[in-house]
Amino acid sequence: RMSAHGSGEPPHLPALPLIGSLLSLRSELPPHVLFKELQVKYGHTYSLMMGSHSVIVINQHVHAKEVLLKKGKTFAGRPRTVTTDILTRDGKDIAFGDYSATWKFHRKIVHGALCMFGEGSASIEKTICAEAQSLCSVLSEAADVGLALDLAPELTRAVTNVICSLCFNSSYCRGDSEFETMLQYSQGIVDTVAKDSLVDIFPWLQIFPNADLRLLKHCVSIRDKLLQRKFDEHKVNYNDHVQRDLIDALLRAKRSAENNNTSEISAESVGLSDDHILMTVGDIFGAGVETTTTVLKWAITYLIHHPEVQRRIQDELDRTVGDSRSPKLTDRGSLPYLEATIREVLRIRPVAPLLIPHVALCDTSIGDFTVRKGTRVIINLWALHHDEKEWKNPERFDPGRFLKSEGTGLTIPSPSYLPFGAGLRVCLGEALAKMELFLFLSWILQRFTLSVPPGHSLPSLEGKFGVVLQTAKYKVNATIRPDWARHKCQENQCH
Ligand code: HEM
Ligand code: PLO
Repeated sequence: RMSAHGSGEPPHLPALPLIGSLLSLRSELPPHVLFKELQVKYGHTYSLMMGSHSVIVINQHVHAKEVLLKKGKTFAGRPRTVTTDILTRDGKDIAFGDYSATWKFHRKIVHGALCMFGEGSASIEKTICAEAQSLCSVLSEAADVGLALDLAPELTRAVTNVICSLCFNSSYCRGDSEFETMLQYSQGIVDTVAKDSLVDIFPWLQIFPNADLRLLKHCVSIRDKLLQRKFDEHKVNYNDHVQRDLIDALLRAKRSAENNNTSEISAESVGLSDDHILMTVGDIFGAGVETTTTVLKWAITYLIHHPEVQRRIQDELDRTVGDSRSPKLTDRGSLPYLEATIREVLRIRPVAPLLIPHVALCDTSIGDFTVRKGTRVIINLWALHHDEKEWKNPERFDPGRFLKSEGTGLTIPSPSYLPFGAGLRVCLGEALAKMELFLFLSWILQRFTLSVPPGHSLPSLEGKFGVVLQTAKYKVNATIRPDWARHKCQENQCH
């Protein structure tokens, strides 16, 4: 019998009391790969139990878009978990905070601040280019003495400084001790948060000592001290008329809510407590660093595996930008192959292979399936991006699939592509991330060719699952391109 809320339950994995479907989920495979494989037995949309929570897993784009777009508001909730509660002071942030007036308000302020300092003005482009310059000079020094380099810390510093400038109006030099601290705590958080470790399934396990949880708490406390210090410094120098960065934007919103205490809107009631502000900044800082850095690392990993792709991007750069100036954002339209390569990297190794879990805020349905209020929904972006019905040879790295067959135009060849999610919970940093990816990669490839040092094997393409899908660690040889070396000599003669 059909009803407004669907006609039946989705197929479900066997479940036991208390532990739920844990036994069927024990596997060597990372969760996104396992969830994709389970389709063979259960179909593309199925349910399972995590402890006492009912979870629906979606592996196909029609249902994914129903959840994110068509019924976006119904599915805009977030679950609370033990680890994200530690990270975000019980969901007082944007990414892990539940759907609420506070969440909406914070998204709006961040969006405004990113537009103001980001897309709208030229200054963010200048900041990114200054960091690209500094990154390239480190690569150049290493190239001069033939030194192979782990690029990860250099890429992280470049990306961190862009987001530092947006959030705190500050930046780090090489070897800065605060920066080293940040690298360490952030790795600790990435390694432990939201990986559905046992504690997220059984909250009562918290009372037992748990090494992951201890590490997470330690790292979060270091992060919070750093955020608090930046916040306090801003409060001291705050001026209503100058908006230097995101913290100023949030402080200003807090001020105007406080001055408006004639109305019902107090700073507390719209969620502008110090806790909320700190957690929002922590989100943007964390998301701003870990995601973009990870994509850059994946891009370089694939470029090393595919020297022919590197050469084609370099040809494109030589033809359109040349070697007498550096790439800028307005070149984006004339570098379609680079753009296609970035899209392909985001497809083949999505940063957030399971997005962040969504929650049904009321009784509803997905396709013909009934979904009860409170059900958690996992969108398996990995399965969407590797769907054999949608992508020819999904594990093959082929930027060409994003180019129109007749020539140079760009296209998105399948609706099964959502690297930034979609709908109400769509990524807040998409525009910023795309600017950074384009500028950093174009600056690097204009000047250098990347490869593994002689005798080293190619870096692994297998991702390490966590709150972001991480790359392996490996060393890279950056060789200065012949044309650029000549250019650099001329430049030096001028000085
Ligand atoms: C959420 C991808 C960079 C801030 C997300 C989500 C994805 C995503 C898939 C989850 C959507 C969902 O749960 O439905 C990416 C990728 C990036 C990137 C692929 C880089 C290439 C950034 C940057 C920032 C940022 C640079 C900050 C400036 C956020 C925030 C959320 C989010 C705040 C939570 C939104 C919410 O729950 O309302 N991102 N992101 N992201 N992203 Fe990004
Ligand atoms: C990364 C480690 C930081 O120390 C804290 C942090 C904050 C926001 C998180 C981010 C981490 C990982 C990537 C997340 C981001 C919010 C949105 C983004 C989850 C945990 C994605 C890709 O969804």
